[in-house]
Amino acid sequence: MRRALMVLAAVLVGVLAAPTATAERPMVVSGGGTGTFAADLDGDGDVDGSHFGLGVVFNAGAPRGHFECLMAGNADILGLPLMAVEGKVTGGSANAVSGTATVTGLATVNLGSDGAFRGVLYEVRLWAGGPGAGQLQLTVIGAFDGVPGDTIPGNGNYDLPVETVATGQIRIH
Ligand SMILES: [Ca+2]
Ligand SMILES: [Ca+2]
Repeated sequence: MRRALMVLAAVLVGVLAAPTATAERPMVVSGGGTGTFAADLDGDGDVDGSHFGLGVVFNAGAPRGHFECLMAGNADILGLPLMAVEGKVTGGSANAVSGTATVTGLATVNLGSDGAFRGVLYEVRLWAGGPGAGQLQLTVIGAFDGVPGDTIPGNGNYDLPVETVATGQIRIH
């Protein structure tokens, strides 16, 4: 009897789990490359952009992953030798049909020799695609409001404009 119940329980678990596994198939948002703002945001004579990379798995709705945006070297901004936003992804949503996603989390904003800010809330909106098609838009929440490149001065956030993928790609699948 006990054995029969265990078999029944196993069958029930299998029946219940199967459709759930299909409906909750993990969605992956991934990508990397370089992006361009197609504008000189800080007025230093060169068009600005960034190096970016991300990998996020949405499993049963809870995203886990990592995001990084680096402005340095050939993508410097604000006269800083380095500005890197890197953090875990702990929130957001993704839609493979529309090819869009939003990810949020806490980042470390590293300004190189000018120091680093930890635990900074950020949000990234993403549109899937390769060069000229994919896009991303980073907002650093509660910091750097009003510095060059901020599209909405006065709201407390650093609202960077939309950046278009120049090399690499963003995938949402
Ligand atoms: Ca520039
Ligand atoms: Ca702002």
